[in-house]
Amino acid sequence: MTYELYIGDRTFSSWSLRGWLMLEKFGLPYRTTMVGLYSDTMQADLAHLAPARTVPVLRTAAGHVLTDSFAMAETLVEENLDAGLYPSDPAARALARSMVAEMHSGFHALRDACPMMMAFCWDGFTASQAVRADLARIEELWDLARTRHGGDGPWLFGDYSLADVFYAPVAMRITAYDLPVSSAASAYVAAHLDDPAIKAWRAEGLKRSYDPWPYPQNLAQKPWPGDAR
Ligand SMILES: N[C@@H](CCC(=O)N[C@@H](CS)C(=O)NCC(=O)O)C(=O)O
Repeated sequence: MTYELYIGDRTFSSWSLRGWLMLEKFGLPYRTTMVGLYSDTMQADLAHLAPARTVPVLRTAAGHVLTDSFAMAETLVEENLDAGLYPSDPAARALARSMVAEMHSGFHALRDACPMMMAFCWDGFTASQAVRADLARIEELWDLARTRHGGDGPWLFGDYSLADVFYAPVAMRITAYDLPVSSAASAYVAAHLDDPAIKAWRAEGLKRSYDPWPYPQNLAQKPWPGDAR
């Protein structure tokens, strides 16, 4: 049984990254198809997956189409009960699910001001009060998960879970905009940066060029952590 995953981009599309991680990180079988998010062909490319309008899109082996990352996650959990997408402990699972849902529906100031970007880092970005408030809430959630359920593992609930999938693009935003966070949050961001899946996704994304650059900032650039200067 193979899932068909449709994504739009690797460097900028945070929801595509989530869709991919929820398959890749749990060893689920999938094939990836790229649609034209930045080439004006996306709606035509998705036409056979109606009612899909955005990426990611998932088609299951049974041919069911999921048009939203949250719906994809729920379906993957239901179809892969032993894959460990959520923590097995009910209290941990309740918090993980809540954190996934809060990410999916919130943090608009951070998302609007700091579009995900995995090519290089911006130098001198100033976070607004609203962005700082989103970061404070995210740190509160990360601390709670790590303190209650993190154990010795690097991830929010010890082992990698859907909560990490949904916050991976936040870690990329903290990196790309050099956002002010605590040392505990920085350690969690570093775990994502060291993740072989994130490295592979980013390397694939770097093969593509953009003209115009989708989300320009009037700022200087500096290297992504680990890249040669
Ligand atoms: N709620 C959707 C959001 C998906 C989304 O907004 N994807 C962006 C790319 S990251 C997109 O397809 N944008 C194109 C558009 O809105 O026309 C989900 O969770 O999957």
